[in-house]
Amino acid sequence: MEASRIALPIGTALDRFIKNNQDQFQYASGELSQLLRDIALASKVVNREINKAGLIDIMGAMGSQNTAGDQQQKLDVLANIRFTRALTKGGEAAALISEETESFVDLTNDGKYIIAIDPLDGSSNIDVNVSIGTIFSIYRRKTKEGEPINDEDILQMGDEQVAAGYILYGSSTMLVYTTGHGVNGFTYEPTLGEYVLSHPDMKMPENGKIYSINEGSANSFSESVKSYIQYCKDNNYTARYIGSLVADFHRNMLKGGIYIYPATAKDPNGKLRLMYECNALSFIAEQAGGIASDGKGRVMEIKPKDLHQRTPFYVGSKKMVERAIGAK
Ligand code: AHM
Ligand code: MG
Repeated sequence: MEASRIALPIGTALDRFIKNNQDQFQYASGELSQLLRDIALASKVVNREINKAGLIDIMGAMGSQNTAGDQQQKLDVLANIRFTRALTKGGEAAALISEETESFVDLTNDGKYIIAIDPLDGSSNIDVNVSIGTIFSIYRRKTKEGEPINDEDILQMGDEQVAAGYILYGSSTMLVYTTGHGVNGFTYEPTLGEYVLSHPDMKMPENGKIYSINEGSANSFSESVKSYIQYCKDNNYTARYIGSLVADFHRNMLKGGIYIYPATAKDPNGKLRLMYECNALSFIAEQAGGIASDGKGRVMEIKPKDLHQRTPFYVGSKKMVERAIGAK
């Protein structure tokens, strides 16, 4: 963060923090602030639903009805609705790219921003009460107001993100975001209904000893991934894999570690999605001093051809990622 800026103390509310840092943003700062507020608000609603997921029937299949005759929603679909609604009402986003919808959603409000979102990542962990997350990227729209949204707006590179973040619904709920001036983390205080600054200017340790990979698919990993895993074992590293990308990423960012989802026989381009999973976490990793690669180059330099495109993903502490991709 710039030296001239007054560092706000731990406990500062998200809203105040956003206002204090508005001038760091090169475009109309009030609009981005509003967007972040909309996302934060929707995340509080989603957090509320997640916390009662075991009590009400929102884990069941789509199409069933509850006693009130309402349609039952799967939590990931419900989360998609919450974020879409908040962003539509907020008015700053022109279109939404989501894991839950086949093509982009035109929010028909002529906003200046495009949002890519995974409303609920790690959703297989919902039913077993394990941490899950939301991941989002914010881009400037390229077409002018009044023009129809087109591929130029939608298929932007990670390097074109103006902000990105995630919400981790874990033992506490956290919102972590960057606008390209470092990374800051906020913990949700449920009795106040506020996110408060708890992790200012987050930095990823340059090196670490935690590796996160689904080793069940090891037979189909490339020789270089296999040999990196062997290196981790030879050096008594710790294996930790939650199966929720946000949670694995967050732990590795705080403690030092690497997350890998490589190409496998089942998923030759990896499993994770470039536009609403990998780009946001790559931006945050780089802003915190880490690295994100597809095994060949920077993830954020990949020019997307499809909004649901997948990519192999190596992200985490700089030295670990460099070794894993054979760069050093
Ligand atoms: P999802 O978007 O369907 O939830 O899938 C993404 C998740 C990541 O959160 C997680 O790291 C990965 O899939 C786990 O996949 P696997 O079970 O193949 O290891
Ligand atoms: Mg996902």
